[in-house]
Amino acid sequence: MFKKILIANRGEIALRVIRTCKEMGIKTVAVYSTADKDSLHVRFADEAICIGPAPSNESYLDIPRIISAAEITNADAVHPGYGFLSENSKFSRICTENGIKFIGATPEQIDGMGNKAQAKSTMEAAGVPCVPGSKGVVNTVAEAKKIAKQIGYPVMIKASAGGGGKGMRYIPSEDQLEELMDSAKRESAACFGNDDMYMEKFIEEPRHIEIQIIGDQTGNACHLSERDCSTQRRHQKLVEEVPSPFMTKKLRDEMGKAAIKAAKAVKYEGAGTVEFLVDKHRKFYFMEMNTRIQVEHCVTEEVVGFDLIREQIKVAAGYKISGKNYTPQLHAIECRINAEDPINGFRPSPGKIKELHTPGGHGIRLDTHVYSGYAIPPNYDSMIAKLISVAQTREEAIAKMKRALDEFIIEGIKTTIPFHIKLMENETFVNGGVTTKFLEEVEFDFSDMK
Ligand code: MV4
Repeated sequence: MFKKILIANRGEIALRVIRTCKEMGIKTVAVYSTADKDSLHVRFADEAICIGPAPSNESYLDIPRIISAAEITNADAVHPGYGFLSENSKFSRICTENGIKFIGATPEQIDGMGNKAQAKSTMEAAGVPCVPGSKGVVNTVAEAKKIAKQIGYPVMIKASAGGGGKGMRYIPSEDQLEELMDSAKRESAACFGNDDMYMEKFIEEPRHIEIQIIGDQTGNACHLSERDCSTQRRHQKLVEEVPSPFMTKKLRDEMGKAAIKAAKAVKYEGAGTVEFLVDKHRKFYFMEMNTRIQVEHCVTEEVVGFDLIREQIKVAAGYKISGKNYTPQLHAIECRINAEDPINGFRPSPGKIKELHTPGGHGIRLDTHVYSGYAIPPNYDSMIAKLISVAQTREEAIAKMKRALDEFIIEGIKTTIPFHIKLMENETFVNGGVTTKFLEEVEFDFSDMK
């Protein structure tokens, strides 16, 4: 087992990893930017090294500084968390070359999944269901028109280097294809330095359902059931839950099997997520594979009863997994509490937390790095807490979440708490009818809230 792990991250996930390391008797090293000198991850780690100023490029994304911090402190492994360098193949490679275990995917897996057209071809070859579309990259308008005609409009054109909606366009008919494809290519070139495109049939009002997987160094893999992440706004997840209200035993079994095929096809080692689009007929299609621990891993932990960070560390150290799959025993919901004003278009609201009262009680888990008096820096993402409710049924989990949201007091900044209170009372949400289109159309009335 590792003796010392450096956590190449900040915020709640840095704290989350430190907690598990402590329980496992592993020493921890925090790295931080000057903007984070008063953060809890700095205080709770055994050692802490300042790696630069507030901008991520000069701190949390600066590979030489992080490798130096690991060498100075003699860390034998690095946990990258999510975001930042967690899916950076160069970082994974440099860690390995320096004799530091990267707790995450290999450079080949990261690059193979980062290239979405290639990832889709790999999955298709492995027998994972994919959305009908181009075989790999489609680069000319003429070729795109030919494929679109074959599969039928509407279609989607997506950036191969993209993800999370960047460089993606909905194409309703042939007369708009050229213009939309050009703008998608320009956006993709500007964002990713690559304008390769692939095409898919458009799936109407899909649900976003993902499967958590874990693989070990012997090539064995298992799944830990699904997470429904359909409650998204502009490709930002706001709520995740398990079981999915749309799930059936048969669908879970089929999606779980497909996810394991996906993992085995790339000899996946560690914790990963296979994202699917699910249409109204419960047909599912591979969308992307994430080669990291995700923000929403906590809901899975709560329903299957184990610590995913611990499992990640164990497989990285060479331990084998049992190979059995998991079905949810409980219902868990996570609300992402962001420092944003939901009444004003989710505008960021950094600043000092003047007053804080956190919810607790039966079936409530709160993962956060904030405390009373903490100033949220404007430099990083706006998520400040994850509130998770766990209960026997979905109905009870919603009731618990409402109760906990009501208890949650954060003064000095605006947060997404009022949004979540409205959502927990929304008929479509309560009925389990949320698709990825829901938040684009619904308008909440906040006039009765203070
Ligand atoms: C789609 C789709 C419909 N049909 N692909 C959005 C982000 C990117 N990862 C894939 N996305 C979508 N791909 C086909 N063929 C609809 C979406 C989509 C979506 C997917 C998941 C979660 C939220 C979404 C919001 C809008 C569109």
